[in-house]
Amino acid sequence: MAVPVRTYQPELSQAINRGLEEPRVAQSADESSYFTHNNPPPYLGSVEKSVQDFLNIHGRCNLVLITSGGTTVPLENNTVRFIDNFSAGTRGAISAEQFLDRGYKVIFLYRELSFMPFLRHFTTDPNHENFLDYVDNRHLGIKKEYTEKLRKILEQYDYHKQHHNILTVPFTTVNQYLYTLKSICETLAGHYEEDTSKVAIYLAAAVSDFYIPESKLPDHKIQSGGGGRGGGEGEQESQTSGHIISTANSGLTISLSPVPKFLARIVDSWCGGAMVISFKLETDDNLLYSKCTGSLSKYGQSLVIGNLLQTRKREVMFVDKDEDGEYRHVWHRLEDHNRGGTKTVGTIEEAFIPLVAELHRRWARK
Ligand code: PAZ
Repeated sequence: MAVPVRTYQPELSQAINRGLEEPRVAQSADESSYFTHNNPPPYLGSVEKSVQDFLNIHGRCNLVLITSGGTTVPLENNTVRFIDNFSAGTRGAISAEQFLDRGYKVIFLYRELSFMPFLRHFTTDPNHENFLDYVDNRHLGIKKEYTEKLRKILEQYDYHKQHHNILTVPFTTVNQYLYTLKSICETLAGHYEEDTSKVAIYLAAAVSDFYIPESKLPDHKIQSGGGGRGGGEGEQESQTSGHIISTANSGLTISLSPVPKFLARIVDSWCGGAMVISFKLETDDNLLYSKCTGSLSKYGQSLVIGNLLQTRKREVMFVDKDEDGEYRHVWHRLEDHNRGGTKTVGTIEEAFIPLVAELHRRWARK
């Protein structure tokens, strides 16, 4: 099932002549002001309905909400330019397949046009063939050498589709992401009531730490030569719109506000009782452990999975607290898994998702 909305085009009624009041910029410590001062995406009601319908089909069974891919930060309301986050959504897409394999229902909140479960196998990665390579151009059938691979993936895809086991919900901007995440969490809390421990919230998306509040965005494309109106060639015109200053001579200056950290709200309020698993990405291995423990102590989630940009496809570190409340950590490595395990796997997610599912099983029994 898929929520039939497009998220990568701006909502023009909000983008042009919106006449919004000047809001107070949300600070990290002031979470609620974010939702007061930034508008919900216009399709949010349709997401809520799709999520509720999905939950009604499945009752209160084990469910994981997966976030996947990177959020964007638009620099204009009619968005030509935006700041992006590197994530391709690989981790989220593979993890979704693994949770489905273990009987979970999956809500997949993903960056539109990033990798998706099952479809990810047909990428344009130069090391893989893309789907067109599978097709014999004379008979338009599948080439013999690919039939087995395609059959296996299709079987799983069809099975989960027929049973409505996965609901895909897109986002593009950080604002869409935050509103949609909150809405899904709250719908889950309402649906599961005292059974929220059956829900796992698995936050693999790479979310912008900084953004430009809606009311501070210029409506139209930033002009490289300064102001759009009257800014003749060679003039030192400037275009100023709250957080963006563009001048012909000095270039572009952008000022970004912090995105409030909502993790503690998910744990305490939006979907209290669910097992929350967050990811921490670093590039400096000396920082990774302390960043993970810092995150646990600030936000109170159940598990932080630390990973380094450089090695994230081969190894991850689980950080949580033991029964005495002491931090503990364990590295999980693809190489070790394949050396010691009974079944060789191709991705690190195949090695560690069974462990996450086991931790969730214990969480739900508590
Ligand atoms: O999507 P991907 O497979 O390219 O990357 C996954 C990841 C590194 C974005 C994810 O594992 C992660 O760490 N997400 C949280 C990032 C953060 O610290 O905000």
